[in-house]
Amino acid sequence: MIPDVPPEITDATRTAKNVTVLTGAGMSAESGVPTFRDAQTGLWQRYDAAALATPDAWAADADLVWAWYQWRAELVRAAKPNAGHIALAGCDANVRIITQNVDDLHERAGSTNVEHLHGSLFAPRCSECGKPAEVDPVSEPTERIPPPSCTDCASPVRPGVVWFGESLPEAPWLAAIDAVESCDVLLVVGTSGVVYPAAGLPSVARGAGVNVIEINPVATELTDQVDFSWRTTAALGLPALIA
Ligand code: BV8
Repeated sequence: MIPDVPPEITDATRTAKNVTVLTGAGMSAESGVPTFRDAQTGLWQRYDAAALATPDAWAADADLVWAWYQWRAELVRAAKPNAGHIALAGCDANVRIITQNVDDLHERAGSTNVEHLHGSLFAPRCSECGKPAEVDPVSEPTERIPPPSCTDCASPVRPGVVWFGESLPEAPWLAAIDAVESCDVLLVVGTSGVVYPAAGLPSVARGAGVNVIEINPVATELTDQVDFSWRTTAALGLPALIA
């Protein structure tokens, strides 16, 4: 069922030539990838994602943290881009995507202008020398898997993501600031708006006079900071908006 696009949104986007889209975990929910704050499933039910996504968790139990990321990578490999990812890829020339997500679903849908603020499940690197590592998929992730060793310095390979307490990579962050300040409209899709500095981007856009539209089935921390909040989902709202 394709939702009617609210007139406030069609007015704001009709003449937009240059659109920036800030996406969060809700963007991938309709691909079957659990959102960051959803209850985790199976093996991981008793773990809090935000507690595992930290340097302290890695220092305390690298085998557990490494296994969690292999489990998530397997989930994403088995997932497919949804209609929302595909709609954004269909207008790739006019769209810059700033994602908090560590999955590769935007790229697999065909989007080419994608900045990852929080890294990627598919970019493991040496925890010491930073050398990118080739890691084979784990078909049956268990609760603990020893991380592989760097082929250069033999230190443990770590997930290529930004943990809580770690700084964001500079180039994606600077690109994100430029993208939200210099667009005609910013779409904020599928984020609860609780993780900074990413959650500060909508107010940076507003400060630059950019129209900010939220797409989320529920109200969030950002809802009172946007021009219009559309209660729909990524896979329903984006195709309707871009059609
Ligand atoms: C930083 C990668 C500077 C890992 C992630 C103390 C010390 C240090 C820092 C802090 C501190 N206290 C606070 C901070 C700042 C901290 C922070 O913001 N904490 C929060 C929790 C308060 N930030 C940081 O640490 C950042 N770095 O500040 O560096 C610094 C450095 C040192 C010292 C001081 C400062 C780094 C943050 C990056 C963390 N890494 N991911 C991994 O994935 O394992 S964040 C993680 O949360 C994911 O990337 C996720 O994308 C992101 C945000 O969550 P959401 O995407 O919003 O997902 P969520 O589940 O919350 O919401 C989903 C939404 O989708 C919901 O609204 C739902 O309604 C909606 N939805 C559901 N279905 C659909 C849908 N929408 C549309 N369609 C649907 N179908």
